Amino acid sequence: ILDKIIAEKRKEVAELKKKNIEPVIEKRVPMFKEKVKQSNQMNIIAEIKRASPSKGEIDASVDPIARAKQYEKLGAAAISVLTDQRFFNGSMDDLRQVREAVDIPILCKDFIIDPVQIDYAKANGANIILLIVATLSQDELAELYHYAKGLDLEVLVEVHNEEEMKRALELNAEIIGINNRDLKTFDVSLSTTEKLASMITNSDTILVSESGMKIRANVELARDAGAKAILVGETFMLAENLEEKFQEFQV
Ligand code: IGP
Repeated sequence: ILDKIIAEKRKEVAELKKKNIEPVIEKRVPMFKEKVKQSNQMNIIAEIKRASPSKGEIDASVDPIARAKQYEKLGAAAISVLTDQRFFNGSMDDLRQVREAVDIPILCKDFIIDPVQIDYAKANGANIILLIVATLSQDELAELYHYAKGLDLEVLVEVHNEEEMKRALELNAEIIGINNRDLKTFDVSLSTTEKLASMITNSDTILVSESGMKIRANVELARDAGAKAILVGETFMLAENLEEKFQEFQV
């Protein structure tokens, strides 16, 4: 699936390059990094996720504006918006709407392989972008990372195994996300966070544990492994009582 997604992204990039990207939104918001440093609680990045290749439809008709406002009110440190259309049923339109609705940092959750996508994310109001180490060579990763930094964006560098973690560390990434879900098999295992977290030795590096958080014990495990933040999609999208779930995850 990852190869398929990347093939699709190459087409998207070709289209984007033909477009004239106008800056759409400029809104000053606090940096995610600073928020994390100031808080001594788990920082929650709450995701707007309509669908996924592993789950199929999750909540196709979610109102991104109402949902984002709710996340902000409940104390989310940042909001993640899936912008991939083909596989996650998201859009940059969702992100732009969320930008107008909230004053906390927004993560553009997509498969970035070219600087033009970073321009596009920035123009639509993103503050953080995702770079997935598995989908990039080290040179590409470094190029995109520094390009984003140059635009004053924060970068979440996502890893799933030791080799990828080494590459993120080599880059001196300030924010590293350990994805508990293997994007190639969709297997989810929280022990991924436990296993890889110890490779981080710089105490300034912010560790985010991503995917598969279902109950409080999962969040505690992430915290005990050293995670300062968690990224939660499905569980929030499907929660019958979102406020309760949020509280449950506040560790
Ligand atoms: C959220 P979950 O299991 O809570 O829905 O996962 C988030 O971590 C997941 O959506 C994700 C993702 C990604 C999606 C993490 N990395 C890369 C697409 C691409």
